[in-house]
Amino acid sequence: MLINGPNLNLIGNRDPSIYGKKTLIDIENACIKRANSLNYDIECVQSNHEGQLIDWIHTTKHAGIVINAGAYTHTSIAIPDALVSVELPVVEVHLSNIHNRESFRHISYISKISIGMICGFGAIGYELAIEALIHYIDNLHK
Ligand code: CA2
Repeated sequence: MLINGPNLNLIGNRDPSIYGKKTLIDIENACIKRANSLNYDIECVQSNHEGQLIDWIHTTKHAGIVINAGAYTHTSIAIPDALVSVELPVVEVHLSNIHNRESFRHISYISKISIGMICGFGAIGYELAIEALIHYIDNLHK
């Protein structure tokens, strides 16, 4: 499952110098293609509401989660708690390199519970995150 958090519905239209020219729909379509080519189904969701993100995490039927929690990355304890509660592998992704931006973006509570994080590569980072998650899931029992 691909989960996007607050304001990511705006990318491509506003602030392209930081977040790129691709829209979230472009990114989701590329992720669907990439997952399908690796024989996985993928569901893509976005919300600006923390509770909605948590409800989707609780009810997912998928084998793993790729998440860009937007600014909730740096503030939310409830989202990583929800991710831990479902005991699924999690890969974190960010369009920008959160470590070379303002210091309040340097902390990610999601990184503390994720397998790994891809940041700073823009839209392609999402496809890399999907591929990394699938590689992890496929090799879990080997
Ligand atoms: O780099 C990322 O992917 C972020 O998760 C994007 C978040 C930001 O708060 C994180 O620190 C890093 C912001 C999402 C998009 O916000 C916009 C703001 C203005 C115009 C368009 C999008």
